[in-house]
Amino acid sequence: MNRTLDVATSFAGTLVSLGGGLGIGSLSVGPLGARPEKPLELYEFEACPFCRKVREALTALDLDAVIYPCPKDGPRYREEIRRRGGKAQFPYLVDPNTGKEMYESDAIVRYLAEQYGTGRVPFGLSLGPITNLVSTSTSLWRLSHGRLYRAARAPEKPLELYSFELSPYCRIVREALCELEIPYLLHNVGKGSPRRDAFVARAGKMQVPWLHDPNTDRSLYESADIVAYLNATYAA
Ligand SMILES: N[C@@H](CCC(=O)N[C@@H](CS)C(=O)NCC(=O)O)C(=O)O
Repeated sequence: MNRTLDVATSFAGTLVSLGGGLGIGSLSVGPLGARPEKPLELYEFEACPFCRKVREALTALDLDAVIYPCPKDGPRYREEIRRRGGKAQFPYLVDPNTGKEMYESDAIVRYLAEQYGTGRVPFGLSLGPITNLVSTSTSLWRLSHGRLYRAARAPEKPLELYSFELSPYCRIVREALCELEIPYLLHNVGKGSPRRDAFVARAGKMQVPWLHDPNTDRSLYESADIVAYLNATYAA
């Protein structure tokens, strides 16, 4: 897909997700509760509409998570979930702070709201089949992006990505990380995030996506440059 079409369809996905108030996404961080000591762990793939609901909740609740991408035919983390939970179904959340592990997006979103929010599920994520339909419509714009495995070598250490769910540019980077099955620590910095100042202090300006690769000590802005870097460094 050429770059203009790539960005246009990602923007379209964002507009669908926003959905004039009935959308599943919000640009802003909502009311927050207790903060986890350790980052959550999420097994998911970018194109999965149910996984998107969980990532939206992570942005709204200003939570970090180590993402273990599980694209179709991915050799690494899908198998791990089959062993841990009994089936390859995504999303699958692990909370190392409480020992909780679970399937089912609605249960995960509810758990996150209770544990790390005020107990209330964000409105757009509480509408059952409507929420699922909106999230599926967002995926449709991106065709197979963020769904299928592309052969790649695994990094020694997880990468780090600053992002928020609705950003069309961040989506393009998350899709590439997912296809290459590269694990990464996802720092969510939605609008209103109290952690934006710390991000600016680290990276230099408030712009996402921003990727840091501790394996090569490279840090990059600009989705096109990040995707080119990932392909050149990790794709087989
Ligand atoms: N009710 C589940 C549905 C999850 C689900 O159907 N996930 C699909 C991906 S969108 C899946 O894991 N399919 C198996 C696969 O990808 O191999 C939820 O809300 O979490």
